[in-house]
Amino acid sequence: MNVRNSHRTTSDALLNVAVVGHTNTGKTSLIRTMLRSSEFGVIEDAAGTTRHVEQATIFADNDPILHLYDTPGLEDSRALFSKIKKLQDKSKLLLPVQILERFATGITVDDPLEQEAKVIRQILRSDILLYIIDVREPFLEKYRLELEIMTLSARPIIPVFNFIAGHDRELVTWRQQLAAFHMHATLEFDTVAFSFEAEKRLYQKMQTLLEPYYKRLQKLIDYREKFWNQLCLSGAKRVTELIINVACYREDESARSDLIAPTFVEDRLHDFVRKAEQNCLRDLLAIFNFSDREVALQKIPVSNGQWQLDIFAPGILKAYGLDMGSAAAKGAAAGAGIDLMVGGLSLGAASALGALAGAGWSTFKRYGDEIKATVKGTKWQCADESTLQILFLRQKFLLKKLMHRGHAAQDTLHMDKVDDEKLPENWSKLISVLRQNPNWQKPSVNRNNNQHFQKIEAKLVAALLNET
Ligand SMILES: Nc1nc2c(ncn2[C@@H]2O[C@H](COP(=O)(O)OP(=O)(O)OP(=O)(O)O)[C@@H](O)[C@H]2O)c(=O)[nH]1
Ligand SMILES: [Mg+2]
Repeated sequence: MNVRNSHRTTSDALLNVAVVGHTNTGKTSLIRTMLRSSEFGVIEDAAGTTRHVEQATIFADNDPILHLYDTPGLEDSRALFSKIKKLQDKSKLLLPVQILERFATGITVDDPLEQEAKVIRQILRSDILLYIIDVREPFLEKYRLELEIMTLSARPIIPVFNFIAGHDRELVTWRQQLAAFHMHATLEFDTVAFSFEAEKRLYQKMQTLLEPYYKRLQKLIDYREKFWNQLCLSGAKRVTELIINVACYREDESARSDLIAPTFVEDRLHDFVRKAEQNCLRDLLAIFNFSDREVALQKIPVSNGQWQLDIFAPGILKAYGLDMGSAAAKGAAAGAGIDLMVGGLSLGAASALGALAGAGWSTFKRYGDEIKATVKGTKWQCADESTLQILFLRQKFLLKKLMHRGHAAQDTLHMDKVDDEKLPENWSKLISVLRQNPNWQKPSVNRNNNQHFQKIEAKLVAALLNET
């Protein structure tokens, strides 16, 4: 017989988390950042922005783990405290939590404390409270009263310090004040300057305070960690794709008709680079779930380089697949080199020598075209090294900013300066190899399975994530 549990145990029930605090401390902001979505609620630099309790759910994969409840800010804490105190004095036999219940049910819709009653009702329906603190404020009496009221609920409370960037001293004072209040499990979580570590610690704090939910929360932590790492990796891969796409791009100057002004080729290159960067920006914003309103992308200064295959460059044979170490390959190089030095190469003669016989026709064809072009003096228009450097550095800067941007951030991100980002090691060499492989410009099975390509890709990704 198929026996199914008809009731849910605590450990598989959803956890209800109320986000509470004084008005304008960043409660809605915290939820946006936790959800990684700017869509939730309304954020404003004004008191009383959130007027009703609003719910959001956090999932591990498709499994809902917890409900977050945004609540209106507490405004008149003193009036709330004295009302509760009066109730306490009247009903000495009631438990503190029963006093709160009595308060919450006894308030009418037109009562000046109705807003506060909504918060208390939600507190009573929740398993744990996140008490959001604007650390820029001193520990005023109103905050002490709020904490006293909340402790009556007998729910675990995690004080969350917001607005911490640049406020270290205030943070120390707040910690001391809360310790005096027997609250030690505090958390720093700046909703605007996001760090995944802070998010993880928030769930870990919940784990220690809510033992029955330990496993469910661990599932959430593991999922969020994996997901976060994947996001960062996808971002770095996308930027790498941009660099490869632009570095491998070339326009054959000789292919242009004399009727077309040289600036036309240049414009095409500029357009190509700018569009490629725009597309990358759009994808990065989508990966991190930001909208394109949040970043202002200044036009990249593209400068135009000319590039010619250097047949004598070390590693060139290898890059062209002639790395079998055979005498044939060596002969080919020597033959091509000598002929080029004496002023011209007859490719017919080179192939007649049979020097490349071992390399196979397809490799020869590939190699032969490059040599032919070199002999004819063909130059390719391409984005020069400084363009590629700027492109790399500002995309690295953007990636870092997006990885540390909370979804509560309201400012526009400008891309005109790039802090002090570093280029990957052997940057010039990497770019040179990419230039020699125009067929790597777009993804293909061949390209993606090429070990040489994979190494370059891995180096760029690691440099973008600062793993080198
Ligand atoms: N610089 C900075 N600003 C923040 C941070 N958190 C919130 N803000 C700003 O603080 C203001 C209030 O944020 P909200 O999230 O609306 O605050 P709230 O607690 O939900 O406010 P009410 O709903 O009115 O109680 C907004 O202008 C936010 O942009 C932070 O960590 N750093
Ligand atoms: Mg709000």
